[in-house]
This record gives sequence, structure tokens and C-alpha cells, in this order.
Amino acid sequence: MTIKTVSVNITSPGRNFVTLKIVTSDGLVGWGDATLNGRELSVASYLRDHLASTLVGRDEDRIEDTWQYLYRGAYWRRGPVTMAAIAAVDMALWDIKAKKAGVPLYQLLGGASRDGIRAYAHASGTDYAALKDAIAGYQEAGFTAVRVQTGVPGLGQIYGVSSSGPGARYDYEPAKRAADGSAATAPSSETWDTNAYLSHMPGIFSRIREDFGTDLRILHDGHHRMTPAEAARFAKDIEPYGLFWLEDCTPGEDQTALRLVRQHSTTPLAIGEVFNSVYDYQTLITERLIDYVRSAVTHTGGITAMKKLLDFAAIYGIKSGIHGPTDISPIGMAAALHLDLAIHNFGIQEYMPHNKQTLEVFRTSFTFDKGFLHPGETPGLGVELDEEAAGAFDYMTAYLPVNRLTDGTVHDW
Ligand code: CS2
Ligand code: MG
Repeated sequence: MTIKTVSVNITSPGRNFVTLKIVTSDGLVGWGDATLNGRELSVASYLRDHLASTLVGRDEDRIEDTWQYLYRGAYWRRGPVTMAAIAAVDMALWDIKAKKAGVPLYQLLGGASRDGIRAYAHASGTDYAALKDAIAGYQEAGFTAVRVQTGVPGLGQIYGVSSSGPGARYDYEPAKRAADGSAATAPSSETWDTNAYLSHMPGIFSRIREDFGTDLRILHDGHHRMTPAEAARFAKDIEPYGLFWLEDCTPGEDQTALRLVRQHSTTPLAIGEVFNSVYDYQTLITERLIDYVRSAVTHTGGITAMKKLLDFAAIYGIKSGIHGPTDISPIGMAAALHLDLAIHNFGIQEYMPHNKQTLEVFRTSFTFDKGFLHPGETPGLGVELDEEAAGAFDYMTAYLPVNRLTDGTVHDW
């Protein structure tokens, strides 16, 4: 059999998604997530205008060869757009291979290494009362781990905090359309003050531990905003609160900067959601500067590349923490779950449930029960795109915010 057709679906059921569809000469369909939040059309064009014709006629079973063909054949190495496009092709081919074998994909990755996949939710609140309510709500929903983000006095809307009031859940979408819901023409702007954040957050973690005890796994996302020295101070200050991880404490592409953080704290560190290649991690992993690999399957070259990356990390005692926000589609989420179930060095899985409209477009098989996810037993990835339903939601340009310090200096968002 060979690849017969390659097409790209762009839909926007509340937020934008890009999906690759590969159909074989025998009529088998494979799906791949190609969503890059805020730059979706770049990946859609890469697939439509540069890759589709090169795939038609290829043997769909030759996944490794196709991966190498697309990676080395591009000449220009790596980058989020290229690696998201390659990821979509890779996911679709693995979807087809598992469907052909009649098994859920994890069975082709070594079978199940665990019964379920521990998930963490996003708890946020504009103040501690709202955050406490959100945490309690997720505990009631069965989560054993929550990421906590809260407002900082003196600052308005900041990263990770749902503005929908106390206990808001499942509704944080950072990419913004225009205020009237039409296509955005430029990013919104947020304001940041690292000193205010560094002073405020340790007290928040102290109150969480007082209110929820020490069993609940608490995660927090620094979202790239601290200098290495600020990150070292912060990681040390919050050490008494026993976080499961501190994420993106400082821009991770400056890999050796994490040496300073490591020297000052045992707070576990997670990095990598903006990375797209194993080479972005080489120092972080070989020097054990992180504890969790945060890449998304969709942004890091797909299942083939992620399995190699996680196997490399395993050698150094580093675990998975695959990225799973709502801007990873249900197809990309399913790919993560099959890997999560099979690899030995699983850490935890981010889980921001998609909205109702999205789940009408993407028909999923994965389940969540009492804090644990499972990819299900449907052959393939276990997610099908309903193209008719998808057609009801036109693409709408949306941008991730730009962050500025209180003096107007552009900062990491
Ligand atoms: C965040 C993401 O989930 C996370 O850890 O860092 O939600 C990130 O802000 C978005 O993926 C950006 O599109
Ligand atoms: Mg993050």
C-alpha cells in the first residue's frame, strides 16, 4: 500500500486547530496534530505547499524513513514550524500502522507499563480565595495533582490565571481573538513585575500546604520569566513547600543557566514545552539539570522523535511531563497518552480538558477516571476528526499575549 492523499484541515471550535489527514491506497485514514498556537497557518502551509506532494506514493509503513526524509530533506534544521509539520505526518503514519495492526498504538510502543496515567489539572484564581476554590474543585473531580497559578497584587491579567472568577475551571485560553470575537490583528499586552511575583508566591504555596496538606502534588509554571539568579532564589524560597515541579523557571534555551538553579535548590525542575528537538535538551539532560521533559508530541517531531527523546532522558533518570494544554488538539493529546502508557520513565501528564465544541469535532476514545487518564483500546491513536463538524468553525486569527515590564520593556510572556 502507499500514501494516496494528504490534506490539511483547519478548524476553530473555540480555538484554532490544524490537522493533517493521510489516506492510503487501501482507504486507511491517519490523523496528525499540527497545531502551533498563534502561528497555525505557517504549519498548514508547510504541509500543504511543501510536504504533501512529496508524501504521495510513499510506503506508509516506512515511518522512520519518512521521518528522516522530511527532517534531513528539509536541509534547514529544526524549528517549531518544521517539527510540528513532521510531527503531524509521523502521528498520522503511526495511526495508520496501529489501525492496520488492529491495536491501540501503545501496543506497538512496547505495551502498557502502568494501569493508568496520572494527570494534573490547571487550578488558577485571581486571588488566593479563588485559587483555593479551584484546587478544591479539582480535588473533588478526582485529580491528585494540580498546577497552581494566581494573580499578583498590583498586576492585572497575567499568564495562567482564568479571569472567569472564583473556581473557574477548564476555561483558560491564552490565545486571544479581537475583543469583539473577530480575527485579531495583533497580540494583546500583559504587564509583569518579577519582584512582586517573587515576594507574593512563597506565601501562596505556604497557604496551599496549610489548607490541602502535603499529599496533593502541587506544580507551578514560572513561564520563562525569571533570570537565572531570580530562578535560583525562587526555587530555594519555595523548597519547604515540596512542589512536584517548578516549570520554565528561566528561559530553557539558555541551558547552562539551569546549573545556577540546581546549585541552590532541590525543587524539581521541568523544562521544554517551547523546545522542538532533542538537541534543545542535550546539556539539560546530560548534566541532569532538569527532572522532567516538557515537550509536546505535536511540537517535537511526533511519536518517533518523542520516544527517542524520552528514552535518552531515561538514561539520566529524567521523566516525562508531556505538554497537554488546550492548544494541543485531542489527536496530539492521544499521541501523548499512548507514549505515557508505554514508556518506563513516565512522570505526569498535563490535562486541560477541551471544550464541548472541540469534542464534537474530534471524536476521542481516551478516558479520565479518578485522577488517571487512559488512551483506550481503539485501534490507532483512537481519535477521529469529524470533517463535517469541523467545517462549521472557520479559522480565526488569535495571538498569544506580549508581556511587558511595568517600565514598558518587552519581557517573556
Ligand atoms: C503552558 C501553556 O500548559 C502550560 O504549561 O505553558 O499553556 C502555554 O502557555 C500554551 O501552550 C501557549 O500556547
Ligand atoms: Mg508551561
